[in-house]
Amino acid sequence: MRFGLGLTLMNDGYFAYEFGDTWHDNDWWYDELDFDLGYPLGPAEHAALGGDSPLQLLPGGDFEVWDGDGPWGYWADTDAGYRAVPAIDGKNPGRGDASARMDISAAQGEDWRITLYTGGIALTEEITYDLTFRARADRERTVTVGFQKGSPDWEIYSRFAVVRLSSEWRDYTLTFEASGTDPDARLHFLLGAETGSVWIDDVRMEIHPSEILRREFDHGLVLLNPTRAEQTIELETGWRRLEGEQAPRHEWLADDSDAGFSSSSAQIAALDTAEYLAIGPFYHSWGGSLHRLDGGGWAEWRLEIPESDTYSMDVWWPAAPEQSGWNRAARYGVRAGGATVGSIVLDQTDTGDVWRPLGSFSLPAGSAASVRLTCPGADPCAADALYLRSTARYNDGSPVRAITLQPLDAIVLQREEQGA
Ligand SMILES: [Ca+2]
Ligand SMILES: [Ca+2]
Repeated sequence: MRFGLGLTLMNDGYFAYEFGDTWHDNDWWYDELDFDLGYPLGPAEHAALGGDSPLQLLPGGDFEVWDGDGPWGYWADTDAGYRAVPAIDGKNPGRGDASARMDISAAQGEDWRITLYTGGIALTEEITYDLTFRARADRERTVTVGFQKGSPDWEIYSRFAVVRLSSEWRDYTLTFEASGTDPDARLHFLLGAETGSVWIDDVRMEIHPSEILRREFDHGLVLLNPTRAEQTIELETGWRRLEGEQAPRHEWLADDSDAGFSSSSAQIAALDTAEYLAIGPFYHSWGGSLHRLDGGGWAEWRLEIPESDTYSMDVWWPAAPEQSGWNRAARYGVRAGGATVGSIVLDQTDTGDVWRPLGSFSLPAGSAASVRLTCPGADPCAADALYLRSTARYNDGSPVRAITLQPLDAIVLQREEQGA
């Protein structure tokens, strides 16, 4: 589990940072809040992502040629009473010299039983695409447009948009987020709702442009990722991180509910009271649960170390009533690169519901690091959560050429002064 750094920089700059599930509305101070940006040099703009020009993802959509071998095809459910004939129409181009025309001579009202489609479209889950096309019909009517797997089980990859056509050519832009990844998805124009003729031309598809916002100020730059996906923004030279002691560059929780956790015990206990009760005691297993180990048992948190550094670690257990019977010599062993790099014994009957320091440990990246809790004797141990922070700081003054922002995250960079 990771927590992004969020800042409402486009508004009043006030933000509450909640690192946990038990305390709320804490006031926190950020390096960013103390930085004098000066005045804006202009309005917020969309930032460039990766420098790619829009890639045409859907070839053959101009219908200048349609010889039957191309990516476009059609289908009508004749068994159910639907009939349609496709044509290249050189007399009614939407753009260029020709368009695709579908003449629907029999329809029973279900749009999906007649389709003009194209296959071989590579979709990536959670990527947003813009589909543009020109279309008209012999009278006002609707067509339904969306993406689907091109073979059984015909998985649906997008919403299906209902588009209203008129007898005039019009440009349409539909924005879709793909709900699956498929190198061979199909785009459908579903035409079975009613009879008549429909013309389609100039079908194009591109990745939706960046929604990352950037705004330059006298002394700095603000980048904001309002999307639901992690985004990497490439930057021109001249920017560097702020300098501040506050935020670790790497900071995360390792919980017993995470995939990297294993233990000798399958006993999960939700030792957690609600905060809204009028009368205590209040106590909380981190993330809502812990693993209760029998005497002699063990638990292990596997750690992904993002960068070689010295990491400080804390451990959590709840101040639950049963805590008085827990183990007085719970041993936490820290391992990296096949060797033990530290070991500490803690009394789990001691105060709970606090982050208790385990120590600081030098951990190389990619070293298969772990924390192993062993529970000697007869009394049970609580394996709940760990909290890790790097010594390296997030705002270390270093020059930046690329920034990766988590969803709904933002950053302030400072302008590199001439000659600095
Ligand atoms: Ca055309
Ligand atoms: Ca937990």
